[in-house]
Amino acid sequence: MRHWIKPFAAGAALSAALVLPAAAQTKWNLPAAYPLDNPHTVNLMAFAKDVQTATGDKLQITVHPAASLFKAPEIKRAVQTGQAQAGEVLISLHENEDPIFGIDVVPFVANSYPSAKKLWQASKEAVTRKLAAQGIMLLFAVPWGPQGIYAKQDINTVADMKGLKWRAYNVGTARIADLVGAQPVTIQAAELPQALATGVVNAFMTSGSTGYDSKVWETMTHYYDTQAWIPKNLTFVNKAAFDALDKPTQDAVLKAAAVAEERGWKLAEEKAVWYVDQLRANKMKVQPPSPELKAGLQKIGETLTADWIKKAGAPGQAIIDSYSKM
Ligand code: PCA
Repeated sequence: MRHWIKPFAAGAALSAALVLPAAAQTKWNLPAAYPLDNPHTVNLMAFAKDVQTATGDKLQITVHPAASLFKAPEIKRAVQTGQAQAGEVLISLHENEDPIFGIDVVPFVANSYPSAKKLWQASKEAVTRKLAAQGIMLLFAVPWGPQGIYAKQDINTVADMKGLKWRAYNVGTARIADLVGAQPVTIQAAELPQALATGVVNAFMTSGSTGYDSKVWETMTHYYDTQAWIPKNLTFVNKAAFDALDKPTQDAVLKAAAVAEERGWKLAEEKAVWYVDQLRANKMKVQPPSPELKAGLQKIGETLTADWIKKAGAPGQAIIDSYSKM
């Protein structure tokens, strides 16, 4: 009897002790789609830690990297429906819902960090409003590295891209394939290493960091540093989950989000050069695009800009206009 009572009593005391703090604690899941050491994930982890510290453990955010909880294209819907309280998403994945989500992937509209920041300033309100209408509250936006071309062969002109098996990650990158006569295959970053290993694709555009994350040098030989656009990831929260927090906790989340946005832009810019250096260090031929390739891509950029403005209508044109004046 004694043997039985003792552990039971100890167990009861233990669970009573655990119940109190647990009742006052909120736990959020934050699905994300990129690897643990990718700058976006590093920044999300720091954000989660900042929130936990600022709230004295009252709000605990668990970041789920590498598409481990939801696949990249599913994260936004998961947050919208409350299956996850928060999430991080490459916003251009959702350009089909609204052209505003694709403004940062129109080639050559903003291809440096200062211009990408201005484009974000010009488009933030419209993006925020669209998300709010979907029950999602925007927390912060962080850019990727500028996008370049990976290949296993020389690409001297856009004509050299004809017939390539082209990995796309959103509508815009698939459309580029159409325009150059390549065959688009949509593959998210989490599945890119396997697609490369099995030869499903032999060319694509992305950042130095996604190339690095995919150990791209194991299959690709060339990188053309075209700096064609700078896409962004947005981190957001289900509005009802945010509204359920008390005011001091809400303030802590917003403050940590502002810090994360600033840290994220800084980290992205600092690491962009480092990543391209890693491609070089792994024996890839890293080079600027030839004038002919550049001119060809610029022409594609013009077509895609015109397409985008047509889709986005007057509100889209107004954003482009205010961005041009910045
Ligand atoms: N990496 C992600 C999106 C943009 C980027 O640089 C990808 O390739 O899927």
